[in-house]
Amino acid sequence: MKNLGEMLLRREAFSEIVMGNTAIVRAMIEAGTRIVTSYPGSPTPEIASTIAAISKDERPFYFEFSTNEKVATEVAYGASVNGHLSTVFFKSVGLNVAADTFVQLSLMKLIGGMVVVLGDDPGANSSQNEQDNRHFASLSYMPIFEPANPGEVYHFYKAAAAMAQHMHMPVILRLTTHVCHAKGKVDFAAWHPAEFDKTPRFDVKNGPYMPLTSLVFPMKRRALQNLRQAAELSEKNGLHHFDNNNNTRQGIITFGLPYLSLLDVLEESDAKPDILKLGMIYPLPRVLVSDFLRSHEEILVLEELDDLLETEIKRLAFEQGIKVKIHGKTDIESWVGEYTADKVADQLRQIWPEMAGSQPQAPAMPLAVPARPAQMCPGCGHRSAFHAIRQALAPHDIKVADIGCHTLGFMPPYNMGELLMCMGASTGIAAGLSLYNDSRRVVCFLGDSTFFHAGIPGIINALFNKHKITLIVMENGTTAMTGHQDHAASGRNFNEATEKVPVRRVLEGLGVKNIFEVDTYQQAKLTEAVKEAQATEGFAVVIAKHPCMLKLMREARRKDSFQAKVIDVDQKTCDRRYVCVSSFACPTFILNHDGSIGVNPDLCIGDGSCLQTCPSKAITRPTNRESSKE
Ligand SMILES: Cc1ncc(C[n+]2csc(CCOP(=O)(O)OP(=O)(O)O)c2C)c(N)n1
Repeated sequence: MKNLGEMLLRREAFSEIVMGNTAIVRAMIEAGTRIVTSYPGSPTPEIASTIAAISKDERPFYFEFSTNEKVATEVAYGASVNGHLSTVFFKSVGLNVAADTFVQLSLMKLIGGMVVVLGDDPGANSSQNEQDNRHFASLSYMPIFEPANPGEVYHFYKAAAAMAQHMHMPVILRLTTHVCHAKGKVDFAAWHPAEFDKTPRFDVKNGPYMPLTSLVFPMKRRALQNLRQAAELSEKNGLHHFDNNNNTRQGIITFGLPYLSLLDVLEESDAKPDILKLGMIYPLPRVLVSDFLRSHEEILVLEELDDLLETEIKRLAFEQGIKVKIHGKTDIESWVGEYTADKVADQLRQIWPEMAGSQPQAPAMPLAVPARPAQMCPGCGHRSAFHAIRQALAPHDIKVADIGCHTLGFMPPYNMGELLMCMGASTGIAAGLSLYNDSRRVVCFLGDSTFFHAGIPGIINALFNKHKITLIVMENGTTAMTGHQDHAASGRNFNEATEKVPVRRVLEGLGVKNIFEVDTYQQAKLTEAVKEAQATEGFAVVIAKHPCMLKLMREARRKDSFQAKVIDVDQKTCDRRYVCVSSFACPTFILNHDGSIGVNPDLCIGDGSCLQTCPSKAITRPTNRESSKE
């Protein structure tokens, strides 16, 4: 692909092999989406990287990363009631944050329509749980489309947008990790840019938009009416697909990734079931599904994660008195993990073994692949911080982690995290742990993006209720874990430079009295600051600050003047106490077979944060990489 930005703006129809997270951006453009918002989180951040490939001036829609998923949903909602087709996208657990706003959306008449793109993560590849956000559809009266591949991502987004615009309602497009990241050929249509009408179209007469007391009922009735209409639409236009294998005995109802995995498994099999693959998975196309149930003796409902479809289909069969055997989830394992081909074969084996092939299971990988545990990057300011903070804490102090790159501090040798919940939860949890607890001090950690996302209420609570805890804000100037998205303290938003909202100033504004701000490379100073913070009477905050070195080095390497630096270990001075490998544990250091310490020049960034950790001062100052090789 030559130039992604140019490709996305092509006027004529074309075909290209793209990721699901790329296909959706062209779909947004073709559908006439005007406002797109998000908060970063896997599996969807590449949607934003794709958007970034189109220059701001040429971008046919406005995009922002908001401070969290709730705000992102609110911005998209505001845009929609003002007449613009809008989209918000975020990861699975983002919906928990957005939920208070999200569940109300269907009550409102969304003049421009709104598509909510949910990036669910079966397999918990990069999430703290495996939640199935389909549950939210019935709770909030919203239809869901679920594609299985990039081509469907493109078509289903356009269908969801058309429905949202036509019915002035929110429509969910549920993507899963596999579908976001899989590549496939997509046939894109031509695009005719339309004039961006900026006339404000919000009109209170389109409402009510105030869900208060008796108004709630007509609003709820409207939402339910819309859902009913969506179910009717789904019968003919729900993008469902029927694979007729002339098998009147066995039928499978499925959707999304499990459908693709099923096709893989069946390739090896002579026995093939009929397959009904759903496109709009909620509300259920009841006529279509009941016809399928009636025309088969046995049905298998094949779905990843929870048994929502199975339960609905069993209810439908019961209500309509259809005599058909319905198989679904079997053991606990069938509720867990991605439905890869192996998993689907396992599932089939338990019900219709003739379809699963004779192979018991995919053989274990013949090669032993070395484990590669996640770790902080060389030069990471968080490592320096943890190394220093550890010197300040007593072994029985309770350490509450939060979510971000700094979560990795829970691993040995740092052991800086014993509890973890979700973004921004550390301060509240720490407060709870500090109650009726006179002997174990409580320390909690928070990243700077998380500080703005959901961290501030916990901090206000600690102040307001006088909790005796120490909060350490790990400020690196970016949302590192999800790919360096800017946040309020970065000095940039997605589109341009902005005034920073400094963490320290926010804390001061809130009235935090005990604030210690230290660059994490100043390890001794940081150790002292943490000791002092812990010794203060009330709530204290340490801002452990250092820019994300991965981001900094990437930017530095792009400059012609860049000169790589690397440290070295003076073998004569090294007395093999091994602090560098066993306690500081920068991956740059290598423990050689002969017991000496080496340096991997390809990993070392020459930051020198390790120099102060060596008790024998054997680590030499960083020098230019070429000269160090001589
Ligand atoms: C509700 C929610 N939204 C998004 C994410 C994805 N996510 C994981 S950590 C993180 C923020 C990381 O940034 P920061 O707090 O600055 O810590 P850093 O990674 O920079 O150390 C995000 C957005 C998530 N886990 N939960």
